[in-house]
Amino acid sequence: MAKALLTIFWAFFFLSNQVLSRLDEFNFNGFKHLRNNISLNGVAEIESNGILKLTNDTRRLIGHAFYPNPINFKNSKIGKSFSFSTAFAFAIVPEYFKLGGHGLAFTISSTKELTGALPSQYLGLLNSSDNGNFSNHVIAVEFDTVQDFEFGDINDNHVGIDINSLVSNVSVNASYFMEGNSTKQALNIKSGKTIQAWIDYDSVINELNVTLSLSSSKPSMSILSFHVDLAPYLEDYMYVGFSASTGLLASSHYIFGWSFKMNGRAESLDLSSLPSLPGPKKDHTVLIVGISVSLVVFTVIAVSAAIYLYKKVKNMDVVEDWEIDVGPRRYSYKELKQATRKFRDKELLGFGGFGRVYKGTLPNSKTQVAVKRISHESKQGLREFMSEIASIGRLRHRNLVQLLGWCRRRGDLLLVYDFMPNGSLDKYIYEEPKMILTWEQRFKIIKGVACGLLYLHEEWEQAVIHRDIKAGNVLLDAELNGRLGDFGLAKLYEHGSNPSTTRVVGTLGYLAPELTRTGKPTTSSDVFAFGALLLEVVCGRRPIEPKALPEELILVDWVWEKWKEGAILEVVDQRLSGEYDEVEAVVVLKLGLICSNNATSARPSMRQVLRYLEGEAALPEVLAPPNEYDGKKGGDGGVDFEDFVHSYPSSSYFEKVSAWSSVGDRDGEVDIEAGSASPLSTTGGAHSSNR
Ligand SMILES: *[C@@H]1O[C@H](CO)[C@@H](O)[C@H](O)[C@H]1NC(C)=O
Ligand SMILES: *[C@@H]1O[C@H](CO)[C@@H](O)[C@H](O)[C@H]1NC(C)=O
Ligand SMILES: *[C@@H]1O[C@H](CO)[C@@H](O)[C@H](O)[C@H]1NC(C)=O
Ligand SMILES: *[C@@H]1O[C@H](CO)[C@@H](O)[C@H](O)[C@H]1NC(C)=O
Ligand SMILES: *[C@@H]1O[C@H](CO)[C@@H](O)[C@H](O)[C@H]1NC(C)=O
Ligand SMILES: *[C@@H]1O[C@H](CO)[C@@H](O)[C@H](O)[C@H]1NC(C)=O
Ligand SMILES: *[C@@H]1O[C@H](CO)[C@@H](O)[C@H](O)[C@H]1NC(C)=O
Ligand SMILES: *[C@@H]1O[C@H](CO)[C@@H](O)[C@H](O)[C@H]1NC(C)=O
Ligand SMILES: *[C@@H]1O[C@H](CO)[C@@H](O)[C@H](O)[C@H]1NC(C)=O
Ligand SMILES: CC(=O)N[C@H]1CO[C@H](CO)[C@@H](O)[C@@H]1O
Repeated sequence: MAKALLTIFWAFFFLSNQVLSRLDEFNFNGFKHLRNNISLNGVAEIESNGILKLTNDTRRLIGHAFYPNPINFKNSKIGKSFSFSTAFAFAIVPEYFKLGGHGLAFTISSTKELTGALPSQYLGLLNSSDNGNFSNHVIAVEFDTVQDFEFGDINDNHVGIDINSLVSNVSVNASYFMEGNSTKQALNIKSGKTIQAWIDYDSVINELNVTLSLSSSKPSMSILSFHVDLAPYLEDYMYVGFSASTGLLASSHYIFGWSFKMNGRAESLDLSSLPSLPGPKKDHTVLIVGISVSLVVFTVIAVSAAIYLYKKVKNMDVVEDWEIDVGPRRYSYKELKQATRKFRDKELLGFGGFGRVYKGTLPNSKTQVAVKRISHESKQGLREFMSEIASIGRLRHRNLVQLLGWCRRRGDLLLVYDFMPNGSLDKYIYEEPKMILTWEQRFKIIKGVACGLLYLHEEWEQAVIHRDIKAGNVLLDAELNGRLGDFGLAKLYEHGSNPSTTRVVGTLGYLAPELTRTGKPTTSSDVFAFGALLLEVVCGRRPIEPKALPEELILVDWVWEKWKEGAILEVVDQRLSGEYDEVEAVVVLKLGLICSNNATSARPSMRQVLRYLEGEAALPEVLAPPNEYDGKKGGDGGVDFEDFVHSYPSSSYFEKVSAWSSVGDRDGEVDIEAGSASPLSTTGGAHSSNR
């Protein structure tokens, strides 16, 4: 009898041990039919082909996928944690070639929901208030594709070990070892390629290793080896899984397979037996390169044939060799003429210093476009500008008006843009607007423009300075999202024939004071203009109103006065009839004042601006005083800002002021670009169009 009981006891003990060890070990070759073996939250989903997709390429998403049962990581009684090992295959496919956001992390956490966590740089793991707190119980290995300076990230392609904080305890450039070669091989984790990662922790020697490879077999050398006793950071039972997030820039984050084992070695995954991404999606760049190559080939053939014809037929587009390399599509003049119905006045959307803008419908695709016709006499400037177009055409962001293509015909340059059905922002904010925008609409537009500008400043291969931020250059798409137009165009007008002169391009009321001295536009001068835009959107007034009673009104000074009086909300557009979010309005107004500071050093970067707008950082309670402009009158030969400030041309869709500021010995002369409104006439704006 006793013997039988003992047998039953042992059998039970053995079985429960078996059950336990079964729970602590799993191997998923793809996730097909495993919906119940993974617990998902945020936007994570298992696709029909068995791929676990943590995020898609929409902005500011979080995706979590955890093993549903908690795993015994530690025995508190003996104060010791166990060893573990995991292998998984992942791919990060950025929305745009080279730019991805924000990354994914293998995560060990005391919860599988990670409630309260933020997207973007927080990777869906933590938030600004709990980051770094010992009570988080979050251990992560991050595969980060954005360099966040606040967390001391080393670059935008690294692997790091994070303990309760997004400030990595240790991190390295993403890389891998090949067998028989002790040199690290560079690895781009957002290339869209399938990468296998192994994470091993040995609780005897207190070592946490990360190993990467592009193949199924595990290299003998790890790229990251961290000496750490995890016991203090673990609870007895923890969840394991993945977290990924997107921010202003976005990537799709995929997991193809995952194996895990406590107290042993997790099996490596056989990459060939895992589901894979469908062909073209796998690598956007191949597609883009493919399309551009065939486009270039096509263009070359088309152009060579065309050149032959051009020699015979007069009065046609003249194509020169340097024009062929340009990236965005080249349209034929005929096509654009047809699209705009021979540039009929009826199709005119607006006009100003840069030329007329027509509405058009492309004959083949029937897509609606805006065609901007710019006259330019100097071939020299134009040639340099063409290389600009190549790069402007590659800028892609949902808050920019996309340049689709171009065409040149003698002295005229025609630029083809996405058509923005709802026109420009200025039409909605002052005088007799088409429609009063609600606060929510205004706030969304502001945030959109800030995203677009941040992209230009920091998130592209090279910093692009807009140089002409203003309400007239913010266009609204069908969903009333704010999109910046005309970026990079100001550059065309900067090449002066006399090298000792610099032309200042911009619009009065948005020109940063230092610009007229140095003539050198910077990201900070864009921020100044953005500040003016913020104030006008909230107040519903122009930056400078020459005819305001009892005297001319300089918006920033007026808002500043009200702020000092403690009556800041008095400046909010009366037409909102008090229906707005006071907290948001104060944030935008304060931000407008900070950005409009005369001292460049006091202005925030666009990245900071966005964090304030998203509520991820709090604005200072006390604002820095708006430093007096410290330029010497005429002393350095610059144009005195006062000369400009008292005039303001009426703003219209594409109105522009451009003036020469001499840096040489011509003292304080102001020259006016032919065809644009005079900055010295208060009536100005003879070109305004209200179509
Ligand atoms: C998934 O879960 C079920 C029970 O919920 C289990 O029978 C099955 O073995 C699990 N699959 C894998 C691959 O672990
Ligand atoms: C991404 O996922 C979100 C939430 O599931 C969805 O609203 C959005 O449309 C998706 N975006 C794309 C581009 O598929
Ligand atoms: C941060 O996350 C914690 C939970 O992890 C939550 O309690 C807290 O409310 C969150 N804070 C914010 C500002 O969302
Ligand atoms: C850490 O989190 C705990 C619990 O959420 C909280 O009581 C404590 O104040 C936090 N510590 C810090 C330094 O924020
Ligand atoms: C890792 O970093 C966190 C926060 O930066 C810190 O609290 C912790 O002590 C570090 N742990 C180790 C083992 O260095
Ligand atoms: C890491 O990558 C950066 C570029 O992102 C490079 O400048 C640096 O030299 C690399 N460091 C090492 C140790 O390879
Ligand atoms: C090791 O890798 C480096 C870097 O890719 C390469 O230059 C070198 O030739 C390789 N050495 C051997 C022995 O294959
Ligand atoms: C970590 O990697 C090193 C070599 O890269 C190796 O010697 C060590 O055994 C590894 N430790 C674990 C826990 O895998
Ligand atoms: C900034 O400088 C301009 C030009 O000198 C001056 O008119 C304006 O009052 C200054 N703004 C502030 C807020 O000090
Ligand atoms: C306010 C406004 O004009 N909204 C329009 C924006 O564009 C879409 C699409 O053309 C229209 O449906 C809206 O009425």
